[in-house]
Amino acid sequence: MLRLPFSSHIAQNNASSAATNPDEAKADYALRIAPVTVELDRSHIVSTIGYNGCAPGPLLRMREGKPTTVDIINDTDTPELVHWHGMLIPSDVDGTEEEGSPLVPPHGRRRIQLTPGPLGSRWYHTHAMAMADLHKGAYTGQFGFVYVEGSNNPGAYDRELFLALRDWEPFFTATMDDEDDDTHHGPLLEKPATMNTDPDGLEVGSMTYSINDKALGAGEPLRVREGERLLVHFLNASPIENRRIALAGHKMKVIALDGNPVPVPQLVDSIFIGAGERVDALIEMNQSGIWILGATERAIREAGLGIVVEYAGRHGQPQWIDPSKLPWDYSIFGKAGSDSPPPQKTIELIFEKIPGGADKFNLWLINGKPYPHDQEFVLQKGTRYRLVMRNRTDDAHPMHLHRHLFELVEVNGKPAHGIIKDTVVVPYFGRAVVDFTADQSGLALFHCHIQQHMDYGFKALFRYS
Ligand SMILES: [Cu+2]
Repeated sequence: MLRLPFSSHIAQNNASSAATNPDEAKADYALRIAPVTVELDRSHIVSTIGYNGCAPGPLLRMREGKPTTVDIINDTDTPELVHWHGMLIPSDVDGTEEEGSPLVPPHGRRRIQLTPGPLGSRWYHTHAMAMADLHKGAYTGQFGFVYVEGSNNPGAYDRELFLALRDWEPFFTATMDDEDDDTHHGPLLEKPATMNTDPDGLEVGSMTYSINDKALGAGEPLRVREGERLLVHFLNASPIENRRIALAGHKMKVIALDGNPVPVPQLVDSIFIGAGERVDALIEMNQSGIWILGATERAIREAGLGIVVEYAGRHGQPQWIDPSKLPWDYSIFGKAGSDSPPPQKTIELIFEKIPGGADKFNLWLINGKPYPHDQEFVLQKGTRYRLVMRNRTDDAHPMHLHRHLFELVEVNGKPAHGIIKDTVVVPYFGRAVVDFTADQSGLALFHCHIQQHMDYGFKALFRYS
């Protein structure tokens, strides 16, 4: 039988999650935060915290613009927060402590109401701090897709899949060897003339990986038929690393980034996806065989990050073919010029790292300071801002702005227009420039989506005057 990701996970509220007050109307959805076990494969059974008895949590399909209630029930001993990544919603329901969203107390509950939007691939996840505890925050299984549906037509496809990339069993390491090189093309625009050469602190690595809740080779393969057109919603739900993936033998047509349609869809043979980012791709099944869809990095793929794709009637060992090593370039999905108004104000953001040294953690600075800043980032409603992000560190950072969408302007000196996102990977020693209109109110968090970086200083609060 075909095993559709999430098909068995019932998200809609039901009798078992009845409100404490029997007179209270039932919420549209309920998320119960509680311990779960995830069997990645027979030898890797992870004990973690998840939503509604699983990790990833249920796919929530919401209607754009339709007020929706969600009961968040916390069956754990620690306060929790549920963040709605990519949604344009008020600070008190956005789900971060920094913005003033109320915590869901241990063994307590909170009902929120939000108006889903904009349409497209969004996601929900905990926004609790983890600091040095690798069993907390985004290291747990508290993540899932939200798909906001509207009247748009993403294109012709036969089947829709939601695939979340994930790292498990995190540990501290002094030798972090990641694929940040992948982000680079062009000169190192922001490389400082002199670097702090103190030894780096501990970073976080992972033992095992999965797509949704299964490691490569465990669980049922993705069974397809020749000629079938898949629409795949990819999410990098890793708390730790950016990732590159490919489907051996196939090209993928990228149609949306962070859930927002791109001006110029393009066929690519691999996809680079920063922590927190989403990529929607149409894949035409036109190469019969048994293939692997997974991480391009062999060690990561062999540690679980992949799924077998099996054409009907074919048998044998799954094949892998390395894709070309072209650097990822957002600008290929953009158009020549922008239709948006020019920015009225520019905010410069300089990212730096203070190496932590042996057995300690690195500290991350925005404009010379770790979080919190002293009311430095004040927005005026209605003003269009340019953010110039200067990454003076040797890591690529996926930078996320809450409660707003921004438009890419330039990445590493290369112009890109018309690409609307909520998270952008700023290449190491590189630069990203984005514009956004301050069209909300209240507080909005801006941070690196790598949990350890965020916990150790790499965030700033934008506030409205
Ligand atoms: Cu970072």
